[in-house]
Amino acid sequence: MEDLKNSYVPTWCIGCGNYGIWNAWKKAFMSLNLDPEQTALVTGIGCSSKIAQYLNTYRIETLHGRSLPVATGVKLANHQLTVIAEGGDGDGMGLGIGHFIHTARRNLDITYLIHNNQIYGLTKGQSSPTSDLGIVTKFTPPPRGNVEQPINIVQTALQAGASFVARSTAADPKLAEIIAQAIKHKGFSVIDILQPCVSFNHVNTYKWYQERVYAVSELSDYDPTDYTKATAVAAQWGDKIPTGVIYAAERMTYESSLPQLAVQTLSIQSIEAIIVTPLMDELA
Ligand SMILES: Cc1ncc(C[n+]2csc(CCOP(=O)(O)OP(=O)(O)O)c2C)c(N)n1
Ligand code: SF4
Repeated sequence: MEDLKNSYVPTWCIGCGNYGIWNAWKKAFMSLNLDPEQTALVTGIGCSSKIAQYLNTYRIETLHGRSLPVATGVKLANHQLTVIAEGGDGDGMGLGIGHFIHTARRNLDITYLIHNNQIYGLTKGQSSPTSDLGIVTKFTPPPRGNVEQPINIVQTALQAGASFVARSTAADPKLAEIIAQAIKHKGFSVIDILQPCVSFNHVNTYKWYQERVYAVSELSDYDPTDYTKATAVAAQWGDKIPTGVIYAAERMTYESSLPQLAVQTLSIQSIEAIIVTPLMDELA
């Protein structure tokens, strides 16, 4: 745990769900015995993305919504690294939605943790793409509140082709275990982590989530390799919200289909012998 510590103290509000995710992150890291020097954490911008400042791995805070393209670059440059991308629902499902879909269908071996507080936290409480219908925010005033259909992250991840899809909450004692499973999975792993924002979302609170979540493992015969069952369960949102590993299947990763990476990681391959002039002349 000491290896993960740095001198920065989180500036998250007292009671914020990000603390629970931070703790689970560290527990998962320790349980897998990962090396901070072999781990890269790539985030976007937002309260959630600040997690990169509080962990002593290699880390990059990118532009808002751009964590996945940067994580892709890191993974392709050195596919031996454990690459984790992370950020908020606004970051991932707003600006980053196109990147999300393409990363999922490519199935790069990246773990993507989405802190889903159903609101824009850092910019003080505007609605986000996952905000529930009818919710009143600074952007969505009464009497109707939010009139836009929310994005269901689990459903979207499944449809886009992610090979590991889970949901959990910031207060779930199983979160660390689910994060560890996601990191171990070879392929694009997504966890929709329901994260209370105590300052700006007074509807989707710890209690609100606690009253609705249930573990898919409680369903009789639930088989996370069954895509049809997973898509049926993923459609649930409201009075009942499924959590746990909803889908996990083996699929070839993007990296393993690239012959260039089979030689050795790109970052240590010599580029001296590569002469691009003839190619440039041909294209001119
Ligand atoms: C291109 C761009 N647009 C807008 C912003 C302003 N901005 C910063 S954080 C943020 C919202 C973050 O919300 P979310 O991703 O849900 O994360 P949270 O703060 O809730 O964890 C916005 C709109 C920005 N930094 N860059
Ligand atoms: S504004 Fe919300 S998400 Fe941001 S630190 Fe405070 S409680 Fe957490």
